[in-house]
Amino acid sequence: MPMSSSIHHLLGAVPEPLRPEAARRYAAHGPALHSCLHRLYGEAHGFEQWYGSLLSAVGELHGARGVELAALDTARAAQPDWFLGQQMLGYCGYVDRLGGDLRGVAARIPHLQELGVRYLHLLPFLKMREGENDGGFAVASFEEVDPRFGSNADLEALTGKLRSAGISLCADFILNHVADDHDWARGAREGDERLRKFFHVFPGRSQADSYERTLGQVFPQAAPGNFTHVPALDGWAWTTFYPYQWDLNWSNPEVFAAMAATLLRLANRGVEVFRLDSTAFLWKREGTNCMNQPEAHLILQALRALASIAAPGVLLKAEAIVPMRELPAYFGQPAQPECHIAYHSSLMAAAWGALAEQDAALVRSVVAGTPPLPPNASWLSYVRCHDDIGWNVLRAEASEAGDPQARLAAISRFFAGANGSFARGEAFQSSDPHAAHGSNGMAASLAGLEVASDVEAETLALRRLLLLHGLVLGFGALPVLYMGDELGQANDYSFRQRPDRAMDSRWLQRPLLDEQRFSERHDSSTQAGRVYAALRALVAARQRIPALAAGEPRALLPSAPPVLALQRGPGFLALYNFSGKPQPFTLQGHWSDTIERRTLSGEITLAPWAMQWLLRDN
Ligand code: OTU
Repeated sequence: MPMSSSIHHLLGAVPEPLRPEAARRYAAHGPALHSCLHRLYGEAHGFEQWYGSLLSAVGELHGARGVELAALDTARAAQPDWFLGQQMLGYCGYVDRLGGDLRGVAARIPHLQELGVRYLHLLPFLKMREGENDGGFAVASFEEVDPRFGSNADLEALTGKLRSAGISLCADFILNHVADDHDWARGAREGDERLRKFFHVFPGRSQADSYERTLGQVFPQAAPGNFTHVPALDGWAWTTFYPYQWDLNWSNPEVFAAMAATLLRLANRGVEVFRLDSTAFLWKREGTNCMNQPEAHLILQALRALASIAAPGVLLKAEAIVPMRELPAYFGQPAQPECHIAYHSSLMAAAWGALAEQDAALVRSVVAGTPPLPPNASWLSYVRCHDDIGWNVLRAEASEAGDPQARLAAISRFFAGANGSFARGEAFQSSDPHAAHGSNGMAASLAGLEVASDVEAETLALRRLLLLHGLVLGFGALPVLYMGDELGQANDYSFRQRPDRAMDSRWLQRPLLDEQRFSERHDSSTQAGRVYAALRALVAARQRIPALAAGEPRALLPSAPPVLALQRGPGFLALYNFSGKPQPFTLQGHWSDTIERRTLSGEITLAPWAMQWLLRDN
């Protein structure tokens, strides 16, 4: 369909005053949108008609955007690098664990402001499956907030309050699957042929088996296999994650249209950043691991083009937990951009690996393998999140010295507390001691704070916590703090008493915000107070250092094996000692320590597990 005819569908649905702007945006992003969708669905019967009705829906959603959000769209279009500065800081938590419900989250805004937070990722809060729901990652309805957390009106009120406080709300957009009690799944079970096609359902086991030969497993213990027999479907449903999370069939254009409208409706409720959950899994191809397929990228590029047309203020964030070589593709190409932000899970895992190995080799090779960012894009760096630390993204880096499986398995055992380790965590989903899958635990527990019984041990654990946070804050990314880490909160073992959670040790790192520690945060005679003060000093220093913005180039300097020496731009140097022994480092020229505010030059000694941020003196 020529541009001129498809644009009528869009403009026809947009109120008159918005038409010139809609036409401009379509001229800029329509060609990419059409091209991606044509490559995905061009063979389908009635493609152009389908495309026209998609554009009508998009036009209506553009029209419904609201004055404040439209102003945000304009401001961000004028400054597309708004999220790349060194002032940008994220925070991530569960609604119930942070504030009870959405109103309680609003009451935490002063805490977020005190920390310097400008982006809040609230873990899933839409209506979730009854019973087990993978922490909300099994969505029963995208159209309503989970009643336990409040209403859609509460969500809109919260996004407004956050916006006034200069904080963008990030929400999960769980687009790979829905819960088995979502209307689409119910309808399919009740025999609706149209809805059955929203999913991948195989009548017999043989097709499932032939895919299964090359598929990996996300939860090999708690949810082995990738298919679930559903008697009401008289077939096998594709379920990459838990059996109650049914993978959507994105090769069906109806799924694309339904999900695209869902995304734009949430954007109109004030969600500013979408964490695109499990993006790597969207497209299935027999004979592959069904991850990172070219069509998955086309889907994301099409969603980006749609957002650029109807809600250009929003950001898309790829949650693709994949090896480094697969990750840059999630930013797309200049003519066909994809996500604005991508989780750097290799950096996160390598930092923990280096801590266990007392050698910075893994981080150095991840840094060396991290390509420069395209314009107006950023990595997302983090110390911990609600998921396990997945070791397998590091296979390539770990193979540079020794057997990668053995190396990663040793790291995993270390975090499970083996051989007198300071760490208190658990291996995730892996019963084979010779293989590594993931590790769970709160940062403080993994770094040794949970077992620290004297001042000396606590000092060292605190340094390790800061070392990792320093790396994440200084790397050149949007750093996201994980709720509770700012207070040094330890593991929560209570999940073991809950039959619906006991099989999933990721609950170790999902505690309630500890009110006691929270009330002690300004008291340096308490452990929480010491963690909080040290972390805030790092955040404050970062805000003053433009070289720590996301796009500033980085270079590795030669150092002793346990040390990571990371230069940012010409005038900033970060030193991180990943070992329990003092380490030497030779400085070229004169430098000032930004935290301790002293001048340094020549041969210096890094204390065990210490980090230093240095600015070159003029
Ligand atoms: C994501 O994560 C979520 O972060 C998890 O909390 C969910 O359980 C999962 O999706 C299903 O919605 O594959 O590409 O190894 O890292 O499950 C991302 C555990 C994922 C997570 C993995 C995951």
